[in-house]
Amino acid sequence: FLKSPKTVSIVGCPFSGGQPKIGVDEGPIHLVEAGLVNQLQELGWNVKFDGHHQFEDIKYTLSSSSATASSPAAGTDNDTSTTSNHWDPPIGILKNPRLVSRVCEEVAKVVSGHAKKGELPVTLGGDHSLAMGTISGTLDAHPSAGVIWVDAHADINTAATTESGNIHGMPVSFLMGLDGNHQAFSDYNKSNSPSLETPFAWIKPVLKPSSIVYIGLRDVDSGEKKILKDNGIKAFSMHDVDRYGIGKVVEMALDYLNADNTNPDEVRPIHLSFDVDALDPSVAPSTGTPVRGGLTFREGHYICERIWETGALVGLDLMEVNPSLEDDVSVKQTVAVGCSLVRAALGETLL
Ligand code: EXY
Ligand code: MN
Ligand code: MN
Ligand code: MN
Repeated sequence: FLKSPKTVSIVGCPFSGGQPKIGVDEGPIHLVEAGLVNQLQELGWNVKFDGHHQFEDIKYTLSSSSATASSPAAGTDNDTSTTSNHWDPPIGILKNPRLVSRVCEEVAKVVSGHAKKGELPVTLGGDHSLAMGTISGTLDAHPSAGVIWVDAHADINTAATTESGNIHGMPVSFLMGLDGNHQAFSDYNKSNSPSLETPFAWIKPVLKPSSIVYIGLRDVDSGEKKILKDNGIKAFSMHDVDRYGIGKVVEMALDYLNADNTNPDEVRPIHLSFDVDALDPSVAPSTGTPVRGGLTFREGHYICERIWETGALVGLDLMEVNPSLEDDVSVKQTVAVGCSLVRAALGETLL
């Protein structure tokens, strides 16, 4: 399918509603300002980029379709994404559920549209809740695709297990249609005021537990550990990276996904969802939830290079770059590493 892909479409997603820190919505803007488009053109790609997506109209539609739209938004602190709006009150403790849902629904359509034209969508976040959109989009266009999720975190909490209510810690559970969400949302539906929509109803549970592999985990909540175990989900933690080395870990991840391929005659298409916090904070400091003991610069790049080498990459996410965190030097470094990971996944480093 993508033996010699020619066109990459950059899907810039300035969105922060899946977590409470302002600034992560500036990630895609900084990545593009750092020259990513040119850099990819220099690698020989035809790059489609017609500006970052504007999710403002989604906010507008949501707020004006709400029956109480004329009352002012609750809360006045400047932490915009934790401020609960009258048109998007929490469900349980889940914050901004309707906004996150609508944004991801749009991203899913955009990613699927590009992928169906034979382009390689590269989505720049923004927070990792966006992966509900990107992976739904990829699986719509390439139903047999497997996912490699590179992250310090498993992002698989359900409405029943999340302790933070931040949806960027939950996208995988929605993609899998896990039980903990069904229960919470059917309870919600029973008490729902009819003027407010039920979020996430559009998501199809397209991701099988056997179709994802994690690399880089080191901060997994106890509820998430149980979910991983109960569903037999394959995960290579930092402990495994230390034990086997990154080369072996990536081979095991690829072998695992290919062994489960529904079409044994093809190399299985791969969606790579890369959270920059998988890297050690000394390598990528400007991110919202840094965790010590992460991947080195080379380990992160190796993952991208090896996946590129398979010829099977059909979708790429680079998430959680937050240019408002840490000092200027750290921001520059994190943005540069982000661009460099994307280039590595698109064929730069291989001779
Ligand atoms: N597990 C924690 C939570 O659910 O809030 C932390 C999640 C951080 C998620 C970052 C994006 O990878
Ligand atoms: Mn800025
Ligand atoms: Mn993540
Ligand atoms: Mn993370």
